[in-house]
Formats: sequence, C-alpha cells, structure tokens
Amino acid sequence: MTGALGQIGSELVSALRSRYGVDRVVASDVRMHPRGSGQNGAFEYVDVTNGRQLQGVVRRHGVDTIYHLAALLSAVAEEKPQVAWNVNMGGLYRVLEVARENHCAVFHPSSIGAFGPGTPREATPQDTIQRPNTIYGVTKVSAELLCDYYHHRFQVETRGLRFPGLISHVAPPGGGTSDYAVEMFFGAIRHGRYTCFLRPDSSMDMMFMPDAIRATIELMEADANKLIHRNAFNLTAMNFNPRDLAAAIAVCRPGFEIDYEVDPVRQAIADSWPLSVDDRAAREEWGWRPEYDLARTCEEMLDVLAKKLKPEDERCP
Ligand code: AKB
Repeated sequence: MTGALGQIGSELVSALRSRYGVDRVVASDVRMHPRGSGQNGAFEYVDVTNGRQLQGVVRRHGVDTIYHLAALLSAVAEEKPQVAWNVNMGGLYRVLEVARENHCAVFHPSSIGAFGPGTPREATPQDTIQRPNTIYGVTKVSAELLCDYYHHRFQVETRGLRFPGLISHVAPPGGGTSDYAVEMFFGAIRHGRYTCFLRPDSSMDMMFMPDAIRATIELMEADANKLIHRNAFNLTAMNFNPRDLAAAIAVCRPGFEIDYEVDPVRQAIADSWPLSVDDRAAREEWGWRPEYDLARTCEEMLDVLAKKLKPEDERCP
C-alpha cells in the first residue's frame, strides 16, 4: 500500500492485516513510520514518483495487489497544482507500469471531485459529464481513464471508488474540502465550538471510514465477471451540509456552537462538486450497502474522540 500513513491508509492497513495476515501486507509511505505506533508488519519508505523504488518493493515482497492511496487532496492540490499533477498522475503512472510488469491488481481511489460544474448536481449518475475545474478533479478523471486503459489494453486488474467526504477519528485528513466535517467533530470535543470554512448549505455526500474500508475490500474481492464498471464506482452513505452536521452534533453535545468564515477557494471547490451521487451501479454490480448514517457516525465519532482527547470519559448519551 502506498500512502499508508494517510487518512484511508491508516485504517486500511490494519483491516487488510486482520483479514489476510500481518505478514501479507506491506505498508509504505513517503513519511517514516512513527516509532511506537503499535503497528506490526513490514513498512517501506516509498516515494511513488520513483518507479525503481516501487519496483524494488513489489519484487522484494512478491506483491500481487497494490492499494495506491498516495495523493494530494483537493485544497492542497489547488495551492500546488504542479506538485499535484506530479504526485497524483506521475505516481499512478509508475504504479500502473509496475503493476503491468509484475502482474499486480491495483486499487486506486477516485472522488466526488472527479465531477465538475457541468455535471448534473443532484443524484449524479454513474456515467455522466466529467469536466472538473480543479487540478484535483483533473487528476482524478485522468486517473480513472488511465486505470481503465491499463485494464483494457494490458489486462491489469484495476478497480476504484469515487469516495465522498470521509470521516475518521484515527488519522487526521490533510488538505481536503470535505475535511470541515472531521474538524467539526474535533472542535466539538476540544472547544465546544467550530468555525466552518464552508457555507452552512454546502451539501455533499459523506461516509464514515469503516464503511469506506469495507467498500474497498468488497470491491477488490468482487467477482470480475459481475463488474460492468471499474474506474470508478459512485459511492455514498449519507448526505448533509455543515448546518445539518452541527445540529446532529448538538444532539450529543448540547451547547455546541458553530459560526462561519467562508474560505473562497474551498467553497468554490465544494460548489463544483455534486450535491449527492447515485451509487446504484455499486449496489447492483458488487452489492454495496452502507452501514453508518449520520446519527450513528456522530455517536461513534464523539464517543471515541471524547475518550481520546480528554482524560475523563464523556460518553454520548
Ligand atoms: C477532499 O475533500 O479533497 C477529499 C475528497 C472528497 O476527495 N476528501
């Protein structure tokens, strides 16, 4: 797995190790593994833009599937478009080449960011217009196309998911637009308040990380004969905007307060994304069913964060 210390990787590594065995999963990242993290299992330093490094790790460990997660997220990509192209596309191209040469399957996440202002915004269909106006979106559409190309041209087993905003209490997200949701949970526990960088009515689809991890594993284990689509499936679990989330948090943390200081860059990114997506293809082709709605996500997030961030036990009533 590349980008194994990131938001998805931190939880996917453990899930894959419990399912397939600790010694069967090699975690890698461009950051060094923090000491005393409690994680057993192989860890390698890998810069995904370095094909030789990737090749070396794949050959040394006899890797048969690459979960390629290393990428810049939407907001940080917009600050550094050249770096975003280099990491997101340069990294993927090298991963696909190594996969082609070593007969590996590849999982690569896409995003609701692969859509743009010309896309139907409500119940966005699986197959529709994709003309994003952010560099993140441009890399995501290009990645979907390149993964499909490697599948039909070289028979590389590529599969992907268009993740909505992801919510997790394990590893902090880095530089996304949907990150306001995670920040709001942390704000609620730490300060009883949060200043949101998106407008109160900025709706988008979201998902709690346990659903995202299960979706990844289910897609990679799905029967290839049943897949009409590959790169990448629309996916959703719940839909809300900052105002809805603040109200749901206030149910568990009465007195929670929110105010708004809109960041024009991240607001423009959110405004270019779907309000909601239609994930029927994922449901029909490989049986996708989410388990966490907003109420259940809030309860678990606040419960875990209260224990993690404060010494006293503050359970959600
Ligand atoms: C981001 O906000 O950039 C990501 C995403 C929705 O792709 N979380």
